[in-house]
Amino acid sequence: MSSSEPVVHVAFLASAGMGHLNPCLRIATLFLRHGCKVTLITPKPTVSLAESNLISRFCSSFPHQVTQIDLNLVTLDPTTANTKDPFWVQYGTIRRSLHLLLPIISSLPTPLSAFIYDCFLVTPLFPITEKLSCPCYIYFTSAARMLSLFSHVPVLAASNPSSHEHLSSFIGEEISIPGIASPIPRSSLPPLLLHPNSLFERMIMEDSPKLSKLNGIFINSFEKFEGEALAALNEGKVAKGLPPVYGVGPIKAWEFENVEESQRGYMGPILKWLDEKSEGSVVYVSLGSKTETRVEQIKDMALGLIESGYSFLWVVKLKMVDKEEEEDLEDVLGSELMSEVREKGLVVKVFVDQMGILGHPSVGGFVSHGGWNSIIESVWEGVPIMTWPQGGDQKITSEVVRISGVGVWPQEWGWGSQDVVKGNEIANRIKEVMTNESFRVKAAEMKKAAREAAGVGGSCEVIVKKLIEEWKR
Ligand code: BUP
Repeated sequence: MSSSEPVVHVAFLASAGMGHLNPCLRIATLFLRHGCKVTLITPKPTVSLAESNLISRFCSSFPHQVTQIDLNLVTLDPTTANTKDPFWVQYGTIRRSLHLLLPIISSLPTPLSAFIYDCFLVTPLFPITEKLSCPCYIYFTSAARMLSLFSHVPVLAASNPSSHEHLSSFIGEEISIPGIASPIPRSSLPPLLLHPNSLFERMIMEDSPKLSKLNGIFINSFEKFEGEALAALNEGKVAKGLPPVYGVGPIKAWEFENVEESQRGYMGPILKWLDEKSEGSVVYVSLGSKTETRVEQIKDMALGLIESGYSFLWVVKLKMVDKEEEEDLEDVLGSELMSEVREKGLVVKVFVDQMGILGHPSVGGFVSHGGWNSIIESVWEGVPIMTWPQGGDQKITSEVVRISGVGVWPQEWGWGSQDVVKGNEIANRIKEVMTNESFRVKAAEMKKAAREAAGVGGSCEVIVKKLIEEWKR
């Protein structure tokens, strides 16, 4: 950018959890790479260490272009939160702290060209965004298929006005959304949406009718992967009056995310272990940054991994929040099973550089909870996926994996947070994801398309440049 050009200043407001922070910082980096100045507003304190570490690395990577400002959260009585899940408590707390934002934005030294915030904050931000003179956008942290559901809720509610207060009362056994080929079964909905008055249910009921007031929605998806849903959203089939949905995906990981430098202590040995394995021979297992694997399931998981016959790299989380991880896997598995696990696998209990692992040539398959970022990251690296939804939107995102052909979702397993799957079933599905040629071919095709979309002149660059030009006017 030449010095005579106007400064394009974009503010980002993040919410909680790595699944929300990662796309926020990745989109922010897209704009930084195109010369924008960024103000990053982050809720304080964060729930996990992983989040605070990443924010620090991001800020120190762009010392001249990024200003970071804390949104000091109001203290709430946790019993009012209606949930014990620390991430949901945090979403509720952030939503109730947003009145603190206007003074922050009003005191910024450079006027804002655009404000981009997390999709979980729509309604409580409205009184503030209405006062801003710049365009406002959200970044949506799931699939276009999930956004279709989110945006279609007001249509569903309107079609059954007598019972429109609670989602569970106006949806039937499946939801057919215009333009979306396979309907969404009720059993695939995030369980919290079916709990009247859960924060997620309240949020979707309040926020979905307001999407039309936004200037646009960023989403980490792309034409070749979710073309049908993106088109249906943008052509007004899913809901009338939606703003443009910008498929800026796959938003690649950037250098600042590479935790190897700062945490060489454990990434070094992991990469060395992977280096010793043959190409495509290792299954990488991680059920996400927010999922604790229940003690009832963990033995069968170990048995399944051993029985599969493949080497495995297993990121184990016994607690939902990384700060609370204390217990040793050996305490849960016992020393005999633990020594069998050690023969075939490498077990880690730390936050790893997932992109570094997925990009390693030895990794031939990914057993994932189906978090949207994890799916997109696997697609980026062309690694076939077996999803095992644990909760949230993960059955809906798993359906995207199934439809696209890049992997498998054993639907009969139910929710990982509720049901227990036997070791031999796990072993069979791992063998399937590691050997199915069609997954491998599809994953390779999707990797190529992903890199085209994110490359020079690709869809992502076209969208970002166009928006920057609009904001300069
Ligand atoms: Br665990 C883990 N390292 O060890 P998702 C996760 N990640 O880099 P989420 C690591 O966190 P929900 C680790 O690469 C991804 O970008 C991972 O996001 C990274 O799932 C992010 O996959 C996790 O969207 O839950 O946050 O567990 O599905 O609710 O978003």
